[in-house]
Amino acid sequence: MKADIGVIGLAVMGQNLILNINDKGFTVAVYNRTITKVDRFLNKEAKGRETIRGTYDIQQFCSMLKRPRKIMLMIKAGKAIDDFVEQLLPFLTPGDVIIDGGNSFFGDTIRRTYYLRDKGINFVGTGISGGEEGARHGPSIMPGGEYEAWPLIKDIFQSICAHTPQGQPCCNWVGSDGAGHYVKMVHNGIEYGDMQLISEAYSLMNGLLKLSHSQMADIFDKWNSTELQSYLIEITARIMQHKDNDGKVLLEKILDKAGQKGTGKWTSVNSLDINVPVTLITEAVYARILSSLKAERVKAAGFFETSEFDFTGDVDSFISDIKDALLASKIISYAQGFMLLKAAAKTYSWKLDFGDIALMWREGCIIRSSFLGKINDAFQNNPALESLLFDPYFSTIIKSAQQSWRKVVSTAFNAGISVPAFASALTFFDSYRSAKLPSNLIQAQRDYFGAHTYERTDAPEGQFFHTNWTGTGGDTSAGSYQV
Ligand code: 2AM
Repeated sequence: MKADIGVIGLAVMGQNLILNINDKGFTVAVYNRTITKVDRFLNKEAKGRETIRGTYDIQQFCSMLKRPRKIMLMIKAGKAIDDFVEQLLPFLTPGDVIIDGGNSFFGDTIRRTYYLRDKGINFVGTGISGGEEGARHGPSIMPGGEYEAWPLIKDIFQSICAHTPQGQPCCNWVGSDGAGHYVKMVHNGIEYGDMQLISEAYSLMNGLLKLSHSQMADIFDKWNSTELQSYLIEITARIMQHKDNDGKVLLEKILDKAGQKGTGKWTSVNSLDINVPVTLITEAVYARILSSLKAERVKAAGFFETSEFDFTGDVDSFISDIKDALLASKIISYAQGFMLLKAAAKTYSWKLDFGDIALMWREGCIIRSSFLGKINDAFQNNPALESLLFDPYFSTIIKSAQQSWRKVVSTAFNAGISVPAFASALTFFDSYRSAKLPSNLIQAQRDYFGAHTYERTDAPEGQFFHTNWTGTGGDTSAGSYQV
C-alpha cells in the first residue's frame, strides 16, 4: 500500500512528527540524506510500525507516495530546502505538494511558492511550534502557501496538531505564500518578549525583594492559575525548583548570556521594514545581545558600582505589583505583535484571520496560554479591532494595572535594576495614549535643516508647508517624502 505522506529529514523534530502522523492512522514513507539514519530510525523509534516505510533514494521515496504526492521536508532551513526541491522535481507530477516544515524565512517561502507554481507543484511553508514534545504529541501548526494544497493536507495536519480545551485544532490555513512562516516568525518574536518579561519579574523578585527560589517557584505557580497562565510561567516555576547534583539551585549556575537563533531578530527587522513599533520584542532581542557582552558587563559593573538599594515597601503588595506590570506589559507586547500582523497582511496581500492565529497559538506552542483564548475572543467579538488595547477585556486590565506598572518601573529605575521590556512597554503605552507628542519639534527641525516640510494643525492633513526659518534658506522644500 502506498503512503499517505512522505517525510524527509530524520532529526528529532522529523522523527517525532512521523510518529505522531503514524499514531493518527496515516502511512508514512520516510527518507533522510544520510541513508543510515533511515534504518536506525526503523529499528529503534519506529520499531514494529509497519505503516512507516523506509526508502533509500529519492525516486523510490516518490514512487511510494499516493498521488497527488504530499512530501514534507523536516530539514535544516536555507539552502538544504532548495537543494531537496531540485532533487525531488524530476520525480513529481503537477498537483503534487511539497511542504517545508522548517523554520524558513518567510521571504524564501514566498520565492519558493512562485518558483514551484510555475512547475505545477503546490508549495506549502508551515510554521511548527512546540519543540520535540509538541512534534510528538501535538504542535501548533501554521501552514501557508498554495491554497490548493490545503484540502489535501488538512486532515493530516488537523489530526496531528494540538487542540484547544474546547477541541478546536491549533492549525488552520494561515494565508498565501509566506504567511505561515511569517506567523511562525511573529510567534517566535512574541516568545522572546514573554521570556524577557518573565526574566525581569524574576530579576526584581530575586535582586530587589531577595526572595528565595522556592518562594519564587510558589509565586510563579500561583500566577499560573491567573490571567498569566501559560506554558512559560509553568516551566519557570519548575526551573526555580530544579536542583543541581549538589542540591543547589541549577539556575544560579547558568551563565547569564542568552543565545538566539535569529527568528526574534527577523521579527524586529521586519517591523522596521514595514513601519510598526514592535518595541518590546525588539528590546527583548537587544536584551539577549547585551547579555552576551558578559566580559564588558563585568568590567562596567566594577566601573559603575551603585550603592545597595534597600527595598522598604510591603513585599507582598510589591509582588502583586510585579504581576500587574508583567500582565500589562504582556498585553502591550501582544498588541504590538498583532499590529505587526495587521500591517503585514496589508503589505504582503494576505487575508489573515487574527482570531484564528490566536487560536493556533492557544495550545501546542511555546507561547501557549489562556491569554491567547482571550485574544481569540477579542477578534471574534470584533474582527476589525484596531488594537487589542481597545478591547474591553484588555483595556480594563491595563487601566487597573497602570499604577502598579508605573511603581514597578520607577522602583526598578531607582534601584538600578534593568527592566528593558517592562519599561519599553510602559513607554509605548504612554506614547500610544498621547494625543499629542513632541514630534512637531522633530518636524520643525527636519524642515529647518533639510527643508523636509511639515503638516500643520490648522490645515488639512496631507498639505505640506515649508518655512524659511533663518531668512537665508530660501523657500524651496526638499519634497514631501515621508520616512
Ligand atoms: P542529515 O541527517 O543527512 O545530516 C536536520 O539537520 C536534518 O536536516 C537532518 O535530517 C539532516 O540530514 C538534514 N540536512 C541538513 N543539512 C542538509 C542539507 N544541506 N541537505 C539535505 N539535508 C540536510
